[in-house]
Amino acid sequence: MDLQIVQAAFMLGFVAMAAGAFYFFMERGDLKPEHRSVGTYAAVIALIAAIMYYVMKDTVMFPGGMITVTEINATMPLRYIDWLITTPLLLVEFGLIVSLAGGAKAGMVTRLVIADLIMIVTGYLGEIGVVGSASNYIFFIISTLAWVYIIMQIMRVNISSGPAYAQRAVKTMRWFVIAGWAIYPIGTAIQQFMGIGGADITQAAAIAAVIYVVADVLNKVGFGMIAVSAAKKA
Ligand code: RET
Repeated sequence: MDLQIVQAAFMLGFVAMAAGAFYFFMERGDLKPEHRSVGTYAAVIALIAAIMYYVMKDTVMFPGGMITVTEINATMPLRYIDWLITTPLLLVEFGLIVSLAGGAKAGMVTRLVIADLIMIVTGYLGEIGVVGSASNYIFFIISTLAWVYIIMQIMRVNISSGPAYAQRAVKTMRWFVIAGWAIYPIGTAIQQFMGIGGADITQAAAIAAVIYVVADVLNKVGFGMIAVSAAKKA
């Protein structure tokens, strides 16, 4: 794969997130005042990602357009800065739609956010170590357990008392957190194993970078569209 595709993917990430942020900002005005924060969260999340992708596309742009694994890996901390801020916000956004569905549970969002921060911080620690080292495995496992805890918590909320459109939105958003979020640990695992197996890590890093862009657009803009459309019906 031509490594230039990574830069193209980051540009795509930038425009998709910028368009998403603008769209959510406009939609916000169509919501009842008490539901506007759904649009605000969705817009802020997309805006943060747009800024990070703008930086990332320049991080991989070297004189002459040369991209190597060094430049691709240099975007890894930027990705984690984005996730550190946006993933807790996505869970707060989820909590707002759970409330619409009548399933508000005391302390749920706080527990989700704490587990999420553990997931991201340990995930980062597991990526900066030596590929294949014991600490990388341990942090990867802790991070995965935190994600499993998040899934258990979001499956547990009882939304049977809310309107059908809100229940549907919560169910769809749960699938984002289960299937959409699964793309990240799978990508990380594949990259680590390819590294251990002595495969072409440059290609692995490039493929993972492109996959993360697609996953990010889905999990931020797609997720936000479900939330905002539910808030519109309220
Ligand atoms: C890591 C490390 C390995 C274990 C796990 C991970 C999970 C990452 C997730 C990221 C979600 C990102 C989102 C971004 C925004 O759209 C950190 C890769 C479980 C779930 C939703």
